[in-house]
Amino acid sequence: HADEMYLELCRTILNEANSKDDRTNTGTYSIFGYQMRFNLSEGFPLLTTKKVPFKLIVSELLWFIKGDTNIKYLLEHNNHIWDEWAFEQYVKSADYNGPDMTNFGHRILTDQQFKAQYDEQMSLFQHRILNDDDFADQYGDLGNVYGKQWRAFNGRDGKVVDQLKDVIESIKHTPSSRRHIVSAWNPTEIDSMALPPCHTLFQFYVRDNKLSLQLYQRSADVFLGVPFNIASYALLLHIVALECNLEVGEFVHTMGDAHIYSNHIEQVNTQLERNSFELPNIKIYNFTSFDEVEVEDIELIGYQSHPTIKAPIAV
Ligand code: UFP
Repeated sequence: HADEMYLELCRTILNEANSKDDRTNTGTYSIFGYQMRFNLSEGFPLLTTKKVPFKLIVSELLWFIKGDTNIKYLLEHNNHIWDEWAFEQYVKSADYNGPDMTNFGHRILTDQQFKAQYDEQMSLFQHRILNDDDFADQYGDLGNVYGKQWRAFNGRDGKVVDQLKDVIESIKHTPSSRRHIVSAWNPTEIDSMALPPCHTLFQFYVRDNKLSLQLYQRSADVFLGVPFNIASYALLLHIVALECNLEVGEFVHTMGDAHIYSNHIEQVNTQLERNSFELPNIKIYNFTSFDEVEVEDIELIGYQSHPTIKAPIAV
């Protein structure tokens, strides 16, 4: 069961209790190198021991798959997970003339008055992205995020590679190949990125008419990030399998630095006390092509879960 696999990872990290410093100065317990395997024929691996917001996962993944890098699409789907990254570019620009937003990620956590100013500016920003196309073109685009790397990877001498399309062609024509790889890690661009890709690389594998996918995630926030990441790549596997006329096999999730932040321990312990429900299933309707799937085409069936568990995000 997906929850068991996940909770076993949490237990392993807590039992080993290796404390490790990190970029955000929050402090973590961390292990290096861990693997989980999810057999997708046993159900869709959306955790049931806490509520995971599937809708956000769907719109973010479809945004990646389309190669879109502008948050406008996400805002149209009420998805705000990338807002701060775009907002940061805007408040650092000469066009912004509201109150000083320097270091907003940290300040909203401790300063109530500042938080109110931030909320107001953020809401104005979102409104403008949605209603002013020129503004959206200029400040909604995040540049080198997953959609860009998957669909238009910059290579040598200006060559641009559509990795996802190419990998799908190679799955269709030479299924037994050991080269079905998509890399989000472009070393020539890492120094210009605010957050170098956490999902570094993935590979497909075909045997017995089943398609499997393995993700190498270099850095894994086990409480907040991983439940999202599992569902997102499981959904990607379903979509590519449909495109290639294959059944779904396994999602193999390999992690580099797998960590629990020190301010998530209590939340993890709460989750560890819960019993899982049966896994949901998904259905994809009106399928034409892998990059034409829309949010409304994806249905999650029979998802029963324990309530959300809130936790602070490390910035
Ligand atoms: N992180 C995830 N999954 C994601 C994502 C971020 O776990 O999809 F975008 C976490 C991992 C880490 C932090 O805690 O975000 C990235 O920090 P760093 O670049 O220092 O590894």
